[in-house]
Amino acid sequence: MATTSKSILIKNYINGSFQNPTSNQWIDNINPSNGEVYGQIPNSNKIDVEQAYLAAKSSFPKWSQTSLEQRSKILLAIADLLESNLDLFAKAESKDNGKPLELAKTIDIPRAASNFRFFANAITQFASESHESVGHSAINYTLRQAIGVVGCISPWNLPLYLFTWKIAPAIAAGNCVVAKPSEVTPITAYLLGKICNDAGLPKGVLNIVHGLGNTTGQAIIEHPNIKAISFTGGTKTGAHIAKIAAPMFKKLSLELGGKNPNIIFADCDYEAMLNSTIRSSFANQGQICLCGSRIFVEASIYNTFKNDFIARVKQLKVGHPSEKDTNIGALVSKPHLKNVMQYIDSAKKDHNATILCGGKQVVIKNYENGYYLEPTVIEVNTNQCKINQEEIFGPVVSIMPFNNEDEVLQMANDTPYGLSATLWTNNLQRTMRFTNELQAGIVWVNTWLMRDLRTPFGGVKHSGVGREGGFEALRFFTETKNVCIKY
Ligand code: TXE
Repeated sequence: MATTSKSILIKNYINGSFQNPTSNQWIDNINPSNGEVYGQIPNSNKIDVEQAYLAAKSSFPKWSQTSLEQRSKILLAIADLLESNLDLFAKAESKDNGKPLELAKTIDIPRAASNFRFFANAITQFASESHESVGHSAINYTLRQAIGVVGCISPWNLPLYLFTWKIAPAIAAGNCVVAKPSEVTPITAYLLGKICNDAGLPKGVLNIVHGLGNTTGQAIIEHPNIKAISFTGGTKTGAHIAKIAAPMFKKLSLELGGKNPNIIFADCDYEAMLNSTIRSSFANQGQICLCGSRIFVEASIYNTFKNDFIARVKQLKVGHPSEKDTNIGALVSKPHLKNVMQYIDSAKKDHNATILCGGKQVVIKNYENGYYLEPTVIEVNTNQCKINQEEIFGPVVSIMPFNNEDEVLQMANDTPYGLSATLWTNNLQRTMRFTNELQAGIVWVNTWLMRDLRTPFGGVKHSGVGREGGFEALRFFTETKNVCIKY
């Protein structure tokens, strides 16, 4: 890692080597825990993206013909190197994103390794169908071939976790990649380049270009020969990308925002629900698209829940990400902190909302310029308010009671989003009804964020298009061809 006297200079990873942006334009990289600039990242332009594309294009013929066993071996080596460099990656991730170091160590980096390991194995099991046209002396078989050069663009909330969730299946399927991490959290993507070289990934299979969305990201989605785009980020950006990519007939996978209901019935396992609801409300400072930010509680236990939940929230420690007992670290950036505060300020002026706890910025000794915010619980009396209709993406949840199944089902679905939903009940009939009728791509019952990487991952409505995970991802990153042979 190149360092100048005071900061870390990261570079693009193109054709297996590290390069400055051709324009020599750089962006400050800020440490959210203290608000200090601690590095520079390239603001890459069309020329950089073209160089990355050409490297990918020239590597594609050989890589797409590399045996599945060989591809699998290299992806397993990347997974092993991520694990043997866990501390380096976790410290880098925590410093870049503001999340507690413990979280980066136990979730983010292990999951990045699992992403490579999972697709290293999945690709050796990925098969397709054949269809015998009986009586017509014909046999059909389906080919699922690598697409070519694909684009992967990822967000800042789970930087390496989501970056590798796209890259691993893309290269496992035989494609070559032009990838762009968020300009807000670029470090672990930069570190991944060296790991790929050490693991023997042929140069040009993966190319990582850094920069702003409207310059570097835009150049990727506009590139005429980057044939598929896998994107995770905001709904607004997803719509913008679709507008550009659709008329170019690119394959598109869009994983966007969420405003997920957490529905709690009185017959649930109360302690398990309470423990899980603290996590689903505030993990990663509430900056996970799957967080259950709208909490609906059956009226008969509402007051008990409200008292118990608030008491638990008040025990959460807002602290520097490096401290072991920190539950809530720094939010990812000053603009994002400001955006979340605007929602809290709007709640204060909304007669439908009451702030029950939190809502204030936190000043931490020696880190006075860090981006810290108290975990905040807002009681609302309608699902129609701004707090319940817009994605806040911070440590802010709303709570409100409901009287019956019809009422809560209607409110849960009354949102432009449809990513995930959580249901707490031990009633089987209710479970079958809700899992059928909830408008979401993922429904957890009596758990949250339990993940089996074979399962389809994605949302409906404004939460996106397409699914990631398992064979869904391998199908996205391949083109399907039907071959019919008459004999
Ligand atoms: O996403 P952006 P951000 C939601 C959440 C958050 C909002 C914005 O509501 O507040 O999205 O987050 C690149 N062409 N989620 O700012 O702006 C950009 O550089 C091509 C939910 O991170 O969408 C970054 O690499 N690329 C989400 C990536 O897109 C462009 C997780 C995401 O940036 C681009 C994160 C353009 N014109 C945020 N503009 C989830 N579902 O997990 C930006 N980018």
